[in-house]
Parts: sequence; structure tokens; C-alpha cells
Amino acid sequence: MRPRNNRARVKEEAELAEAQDSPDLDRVLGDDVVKVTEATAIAAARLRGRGDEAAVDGAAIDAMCRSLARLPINGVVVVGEGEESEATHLYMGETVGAAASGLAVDIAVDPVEGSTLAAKALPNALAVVAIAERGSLLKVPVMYMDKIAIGPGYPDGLVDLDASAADNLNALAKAKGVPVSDITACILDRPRHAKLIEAVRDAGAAVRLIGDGDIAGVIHTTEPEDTGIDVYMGVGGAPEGVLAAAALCCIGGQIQGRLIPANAQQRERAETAGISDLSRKYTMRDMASGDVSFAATGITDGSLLSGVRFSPKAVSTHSVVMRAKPHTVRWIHTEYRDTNRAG
Ligand code: VTB
Repeated sequence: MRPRNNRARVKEEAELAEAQDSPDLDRVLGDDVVKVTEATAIAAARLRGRGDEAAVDGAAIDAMCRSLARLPINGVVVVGEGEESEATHLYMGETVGAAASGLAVDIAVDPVEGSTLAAKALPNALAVVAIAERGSLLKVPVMYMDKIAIGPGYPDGLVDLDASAADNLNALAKAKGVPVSDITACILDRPRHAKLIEAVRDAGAAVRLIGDGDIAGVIHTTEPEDTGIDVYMGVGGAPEGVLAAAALCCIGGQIQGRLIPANAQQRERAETAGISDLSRKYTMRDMASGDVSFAATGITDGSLLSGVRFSPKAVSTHSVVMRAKPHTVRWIHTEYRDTNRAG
């Protein structure tokens, strides 16, 4: 966890203790969070496949703002759509929620994870939110992050951002009890990953390339038998890194992330966000800890979730909501039978 001054910490702990006694916390981290991603995904899905990323994003952001505004929380966006000067809604530091005296929580959002996918109606676009007790999610500006993630059941630190791809893959294969040729790494299909892809293949492992959507890529490492993905590697969005860490905090696994500011402005933004050591390797617990809740709803059909379906009788959604403290994973299929009010 990031260093904080003592007085602030004591105050936060008092607020947390109060929040933990509240049945509202259970409701917000359980049922409410998924209603937010459902509404967001429905709004985005109404505009999917129109080739207009900005329109999908805009509709999703509006829907997410409206649903967050109904929650009995005093939320602060720590991972969002950018800086206050650049984003009208869901910017870093924005307060959201219905009650200034409500539960003090951190919120990380990605209204449309994979805007290009949604605009082209390609698989795997998701609406994603993580909510956690205040101070539990790492505040990161929009920039890149180098990441490596594996699922649960392995010794801590088995893979490391500073190790070579071959060393990581060999260590993972050994711990899994398989030859390295049975290991598959999920990597974003980007020119910047040419060397990494080559190194993985040279080590004898397979590469599953994805177009977008590295939150799902990380989550897939937690069920390698079903997904065929053992490890996520490479550079993606830092906000997506924190959201993926929130998911792993609920379902188990390991992730390391290191910010990659592209220029002086991004370095400055990181500093303003409280990040003093830009070379720091963040672990899962540094990025998300405590009673975290993570929810995602499919906008388009994908490997994790089905997309929103519109029919004359109902609008239906498919979501996953995970919670760290009770350690639960719920797969939720919801039908909104009043189709006009859905979303
Ligand atoms: C990833 C991916 C996202 O951004 O984080 C990626 O998970 C990183 O940015 O779905 P680049 O596209 O610049 O590589 C997304 O693709 C969302 O834009």
C-alpha cells in the first residue's frame, strides 16, 4: 500500500471500521456493483457495431455515471477516463455517489474495455468496475504499464517482470509440471511486442494474440484448463492493470505491473497521483487490497462473458461479480423484461 501520513491513515481506518459494520457495504460490493456494469453494457451495446468508438464510449460513460450516482457511496474515481482537464466524467479524483456521508470507497472504471471491439461488434468488449474500501486501489493516470500475471496455486514471485521471458516460462512450466511447450502466453497483438513474442516462441511456448482486452487476458490465467492461457505478458493500459489486479485480488493469482510513462507530462501526472518511484514494480496487493469487488458485463460476446441480447421480450446481460472478502465469484444472467427501462 502506498505510504500515507499517520493522521490520514487513522481517519481512514476509522471510516473503514464504520463502513465494515454497515450492511450497505455488503450491498454495494455485492449486488449494486453489477447493476452498474449491466446498465453500462446495455447502453454501449445499443451502439455496438456502428463503427463509432466515441459514441459507444460516450453512451457507456453516461450510463455508468448515472448508475454510480444512485449508489449510497461517497466514492472517488482513482482509475478512470483520464485527467479532470481532459474528461468530462469519471475523471481521476471525481467524487461519485449519492451520499457525501455514505460509504467511503475507491472506484476504478473502464466503461468500455475494448472500444474498438465494441464499435466493430467484435468479441470481448466488456463494461468493468472495481469498488473497494477507500485507499485500497492504486491511483494511476492513463498511461502504459508493463504486466505479467499468472493464476492461483503458484509460489509467490514465481514470475517476475525483471526476469527474461524464457526464465519466466520455464519456471512456470516447472511449477505446473509440464514441458514449456505446453505453456501458452496471452499477449496483446501490437508491434511493440514483436521482441517479446519472439522470445516466448523461442523459449518453446505458444502465444495467444489478442486484439484488445487485457483485463480478460489476465483473468483467463486463473482458469488455464478452460481458457488455455497460463500467463499474461506485455504492455497494456495501466488502468486495465489495476482493474485486473482487483479481479485477481478476488479470485487469486499474481500480477506485477510497472508504469511506463511516455513523456514528461505522464511522469508529472504519476507524481501528482502520488507515485514517486516510477521504476517500482507493483504487486497485486499494491494495486488492490482489502474488501475489493470487481464486476464485468459483456457488451459483445466473448471468451469470458456473453454480450447483451436485445429481444422483444427482454434485454439480457451476462456478468461476473467477484468479491475478495467472502472470496466469491458469481456468474449472473439478468433479464430486464421492461425493455424500455433497461439500462
Ligand atoms: C489494452 C487493452 C485495452 O488498450 O490495455 C490496450 O486491454 C492498451 O493500449 O482493451 P493500446 O491499444 O495503445 O495498445 C485497450 O486496447 C483499450 O484501448
